Formats: sequence, C-alpha cells, structure tokens
Amino acid sequence: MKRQMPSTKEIEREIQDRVKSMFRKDFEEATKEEIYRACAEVVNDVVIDNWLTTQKEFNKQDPKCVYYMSMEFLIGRLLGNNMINMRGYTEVMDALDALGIDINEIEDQEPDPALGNGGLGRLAACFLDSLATLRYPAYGCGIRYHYGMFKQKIEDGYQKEVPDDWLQTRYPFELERPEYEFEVKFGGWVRYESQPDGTTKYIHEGYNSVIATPYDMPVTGFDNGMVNTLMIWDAKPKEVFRLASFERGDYNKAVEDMNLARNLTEVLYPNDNHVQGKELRLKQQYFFVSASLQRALNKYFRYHHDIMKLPEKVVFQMNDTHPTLTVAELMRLLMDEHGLGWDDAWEVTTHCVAYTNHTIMAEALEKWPEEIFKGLLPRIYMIVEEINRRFCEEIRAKFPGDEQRIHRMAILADGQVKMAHMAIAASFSVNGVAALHTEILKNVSLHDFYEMYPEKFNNKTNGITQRRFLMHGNYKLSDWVISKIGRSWITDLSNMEKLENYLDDKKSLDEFMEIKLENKKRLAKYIWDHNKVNVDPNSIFDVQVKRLHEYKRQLLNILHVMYLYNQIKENPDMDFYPTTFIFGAKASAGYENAKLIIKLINNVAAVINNDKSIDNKLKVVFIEDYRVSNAEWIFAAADVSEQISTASKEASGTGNMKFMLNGAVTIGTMDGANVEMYNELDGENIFIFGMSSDEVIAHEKNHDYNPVDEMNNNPHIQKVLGQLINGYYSIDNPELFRPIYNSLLNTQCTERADMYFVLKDFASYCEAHEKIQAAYKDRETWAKMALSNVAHVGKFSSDRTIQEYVDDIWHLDKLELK
Ligand code: CGF
Repeated sequence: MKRQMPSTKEIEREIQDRVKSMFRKDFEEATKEEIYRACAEVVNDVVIDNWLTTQKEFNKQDPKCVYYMSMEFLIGRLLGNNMINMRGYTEVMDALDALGIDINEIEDQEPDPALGNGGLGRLAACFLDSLATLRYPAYGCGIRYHYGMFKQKIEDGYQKEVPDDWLQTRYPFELERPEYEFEVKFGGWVRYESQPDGTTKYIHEGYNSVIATPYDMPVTGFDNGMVNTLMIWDAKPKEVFRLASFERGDYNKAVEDMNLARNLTEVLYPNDNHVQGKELRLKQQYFFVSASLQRALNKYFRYHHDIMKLPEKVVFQMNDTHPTLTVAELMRLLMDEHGLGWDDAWEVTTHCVAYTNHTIMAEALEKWPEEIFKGLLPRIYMIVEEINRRFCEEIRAKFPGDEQRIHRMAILADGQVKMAHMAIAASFSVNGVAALHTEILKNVSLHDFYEMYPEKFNNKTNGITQRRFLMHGNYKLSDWVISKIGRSWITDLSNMEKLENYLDDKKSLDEFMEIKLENKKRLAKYIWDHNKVNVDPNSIFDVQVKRLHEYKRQLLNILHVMYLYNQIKENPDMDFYPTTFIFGAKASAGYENAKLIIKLINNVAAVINNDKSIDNKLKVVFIEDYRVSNAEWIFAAADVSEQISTASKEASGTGNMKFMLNGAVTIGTMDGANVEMYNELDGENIFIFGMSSDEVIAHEKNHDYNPVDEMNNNPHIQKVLGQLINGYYSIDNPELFRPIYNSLLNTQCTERADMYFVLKDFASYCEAHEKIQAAYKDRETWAKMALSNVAHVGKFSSDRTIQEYVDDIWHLDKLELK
C-alpha cells in the first residue's frame, strides 16, 4: 500500500522528535543543518516504506526493466524534490512555518549532489524522475564521485575551481548496500586453457582489483508510491592491506590496490562535450559498468535460469559512449562466467544494449589508445578485437571492395579503440536527442553507419521534468496554472495547451506578469546578496545560463552587449528598454578560451555597471557557481532565453525547454530542440536568427567563410573588436583579450578563424534583439508571447520522451501499485 506523508501537525511533532533523538537537542537549540537532517528523516521514513513496497512488487510481478547506464546523474537536491513527489511539500512548509522556520533556508542546507557536468547528466536525472512517475521499473547506474562538479568562485573576474566535498557529512538520501558488492579487476594478463570439450577457458591473472560497493538512492515517482533505485558505485580495497600479498612481502601490490580504490571514484572529469583520454577515466568507466552488470545478472538469476531470455527482462541504455564497455563486459560475463559460446553471447548482448548519441562535436568522440586499453583491460581487449574482426567482415560483405569504408568504420583503427563504433555495432537502437540532431547523425556524422544499419537509427527528442522545474522552482506560477487549468499537467504536460484560453484575458495576463515580477525580485535579491549588483526587476531579464563552450557562443552575447553599450553612449536619448543581461556558466578547468570569455564578461560587467552616465539602462551580471539549485530560480525569473549556439552544434539543449516552461521567450538559432520549439509555436513568439545548419555545414565543407569580410563590412563589429584589444575593458593589460580577438580573426593562431561563425551571425542577432525590444515595450503583447510559450511546452516533458523510449526501444512493463 502506498504510504502518504503525515499531516502538518504530525510532521511538526515528528521534526521536533527527530531533532531530539538525533541530536539530543530541543528544537529551539537546533541549527538549520540539524533541522534539515531531521526533515530529511521524516520524509525518508515515508519514502523507504514505498521503496520497500515497490521492490516487493517488482520481485512479484517480474517486469522488464531498464538499466540506465550513465557516468553522470546531475540529480540536484533531493529534499524538495522528494517532498513534492510524495505530495508533502506544503505540509512540511507549513509545519516548519509553525515552528518559525523558512523552508528555503532548510532546503539550502542540502549540498547539491553535482554528479554531472551539464545537460547529459541532468537529462539522466529527469529520465529517472519520469520513469518512476510513469511507473516503469528502472535502475540508474552511475558513480559515487567524492568530488562532483567543482564549485566555481569568481575572483577578480576569473573562474577559480574549488573542490566540492558534498560527502563531508553523511548524505541522508543514500543507503550503503554492502550485500551487493562485487569485485572489479584491472590489469594483469590472460592465460588460456583448452578444455576437454574443445572450448577454451580464459583465466585472468596478475591483476589488481577493487571491491565495488553500491550506494542506493531512492527515485520517487510523483504521487504514485513508486520508488525506483539509483545505484552509484564506490570503490574500496579488497583487503585493506591485501594481507596475502603483504605477508609474502609484496608490499607494493598491497599499496597499489589501496591506491586504485582510493583514486577511482575521487573526481568527476569536469568536461562537457569534450573528452580527455585519461587512463583513470577508462578505469572509472569499466568500474561502474562491470559492477552494474554483475548486479543486474545477479538479480536476473535470482528469478530466472535461462540466460538466453535476458533480453525479455533487461535492457541497458548507454547514455553516450561513456558506458560502451557494457558491450564487451556483458560478452565477457556471458561467456567466461556463464558459459555461453560467442554466437549466443552476441545474440543476447545485441538484444540488450541500446545507445544514445548526444553530440556531433569531434572532440567529444571517445577514443582510447589501444596500448592503454589493452594493458588495463586485457580480457576485454581480446573481446573487442573479436567484435571488430567480425564487424569488419560484416561491412566487407555489405560493401565489397570498399576498404576505405572499413577503415573509417572499424572499432580498432589507427592504434585506437573507437567507442562510438563499438556502441553502434552492438546496439539494436541508436538514437539522437532532437530531430535535427538525428538527421545530422544520419546524413553527416554517422552516415556510414546509417547506410549499414538504417533500421537502428531513431530520434528521441529530449525533455525535462515539470515537477522540479516548475512545481518546485516556480511554485507561484505552478499554483497559478493549477488555479486556471487544474492539476493534470503535472503528469501530462500536453494539458498546458488549455492555457490558450487565457491568452486574450487581460486579467490573467496581468496576474501572469505579476508572478514573473515576483520571481524577478527574488532573483534580484539573490544577485544583490551574491554579486552586490543592484538590478531593476522591471528591466528585461535576458539570460544565458549553460556550460561555457565556444559553440554555445556566450561570446556573441557579450559582443552584442558591448555593441549596445556603444550605441547607448553614442546616442544617450535612443529608445531603449532597460535590460539586465545575466550569465551563468562553468568552464572546464583546462579550457583556456572559455575561461577567458568568463573574464571578458566580468570585465564588461564591471565597466558597464559602474558607468553612471547610462542611467542604469544596461546591467550585466555573471552569477557565480551556476548549478541545479540556483538554476530553478533563474529560469523562473527570465524574460528572454538565449539559445544561440551555432546551428548544427547543439544536439538538443534542455535549458531552452526549462525557460519555455517558465514563460521566457526564446531568442535562438535553428539548432537542436529550438527547431521543435519553433514548430510547436507555429513559428510565432520566438525570435529566430542566424544561419541554418545546412548553411553552416556547407561553409565548413567548402572552407569559404572569411570573418575578416564580416568585420570590414560592419563598422559596429569593427568598433567592438577594436575594444577587445585596446584596453577598453582591460586598462592594465590591453593584450588580455587578444586570444579571443585572434580566435575570431587570425587564421595563424587558430585552426579556423571564427570557427563558430560569431561574426557571420552578429548582424542578424542584433536585429532579433531589436525586435525583442519592440515587443517588450507593450506589456500585453509580451505577456501573450510568454504565456503562449508555456501553453506550447507540452512536448518537452521528459514524460513524453520516456514514453517514446518505452514504446520504441525498451518495451518495459508498467509496475502495478495499489
Ligand atoms: O547533451 C549534451 C550536453 N552538453 O551535455 N551533450 N553532451 N555530451 C548536448 O550538448 C546537449 O545539446 C544535450 O541537450 C545534452 C543532453 O542530450
């Protein structure tokens, strides 16, 4: 039976009791952190009962389930999310209120479990939320990084990375499960023995190993009693000092195992859309894949005997190429541990694994030097060699005589192991994450593979959960929507279209704008508290928050701000609606250009915000440490959403959807899911600019773009670029921003000048902004545009995405819960 949250009165008493029993304190003496922990336990109590019930039903009903394999789960804080999903948020808020405490301060005590970089990790978290809400059995499989995404400090305008020790004190929403520990082996060599029955036995020797321990986190569904499991793996040494080796005097081996375990789960690599071929990362990949597969097979064998029927009960979805070792490790387990021959093992594997591609960026395609791979995973390497041999034969049979094609598609080529190629060769489904992205995969970046296996390719446009990004992040708008159209949108976002009935209702539009203003005031206060910049909530809040990457073109945004500033200085009386440009972005620690763009934004902010002569018409704010928790407030407060990547480069984007849900109007290129947003909006109430993806791809192919021409033809660009190198924004060091200038213009300093077509799209970006200015001036026009965005956001719920994965790829059974 589903257990409900207690009443407000009971919660009030329980919180006080918990504070007493956990900390031996009266409530009045407790710190905020202690109250947070007490609240977490009150909520956990209900969650755990539902978790137990779900798992019992799971065992009884024996449904097919998905293992979502992902190096990243950017889950964000769980207290608020669990309270919402258990339908107890208001009750806890009221209970705390009665005790004289503001719930926001309590939620603020929770560390933000930042086990991911950006879109890919947050997508995985949204998917888990939707799976549970739709009652589909699922496990998330990932890594318990001790240090997740770094905390960003801005010092003198520069990004500084500070480790985020989120596990410093016990995290209340995880449960160590030592009963599901497994050994994972690295290095050594493989000896083979011929068996009397003609088969060969492979014996792995001389390896180092660690014990993988899972920490389970509950994943709550919305108001349905369903609780799935996210298992994140940690490593510990097999024996603290590997006594056997130690006694034999092999002190080094003992220490090696210790160190291996210590390092494995220490850090998340802070790269988004870019891979560093570090051996430790490959170790992390094998570690969590091997442990997860062992646990999955272990569970399967508790209720089943016939391993050939595994695909009827289990599917492994590989979130990007990071978990591609799933293919070879499953083959190893099936053959070496469960006695299958190659053909049977391949039959099972290829019916159990599916792959999602998240990017076409060349620098994000994972390749491992064969030598490293072989040394670290000798048995896995043998299996990959055989997969490759057979795969090349298959290509040869389909395209006889085309040896170049075989070279292009091989899994092992040029001394490297190409993970995407292995993922595609073995998966029964290969999907992109937005319609345009999938078309580019089919026609350009994975064209060879599409020609080989057209039936494998499909699209699953990303989505986001409305429970976190509206109900939790923007409860005022959420309550308003409920008051207008009821609650059905909470689990079926397409119902938002009922808001269309209010598009011409002046009173409703006023209420809607009033809520936006309240949210802007909340953010303005946050900005004041954190940046000491005074921003006017009545100005346009124009926001670009996402990872910093050159293809996302924060540079285009800030160059435009510099241009506006010039305009206002030159024409002080020009008609201009005051605008606050808000940025938030982390740059990967080693990404110099990206870090310099952060510095530029901060320097421009310093100049503009201190210039009294422009009468507060322009403000620029860089929000430090952009993360899931502050993101919720930022989306809620945005008027304009900047989605301005170079067309073809952003696979989907998901921030774009979160803004839309919160009633921000998009300025964007025809890229990623923007294209589908444009379609859902019938091309209205969205500001599109810039080149199409076809145009970009054609320029890249023909090498016929010269940014110098753009500069020569546009005096505004000339002026702005001049200011990059004349000390206008860096008096002490006029050369500071020279690398940015060079990246735009100088072919000698960079592979291709202005690789992301910033200058090419500059003029049309300025024009689109002028249209925004005009539209915003009429409050009713703007309110209609913004509300229309909310009304058309239905498609972008992760509930819809998950249902498509289930229908087309996973074919899961729903769990029945009373
Ligand atoms: O995955 C991304 C994101 N940066 O994490 N890619 N990766 N890798 C894409 O660039 C986004 O466009 C996409 O929305 C996201 C999730 O699919």
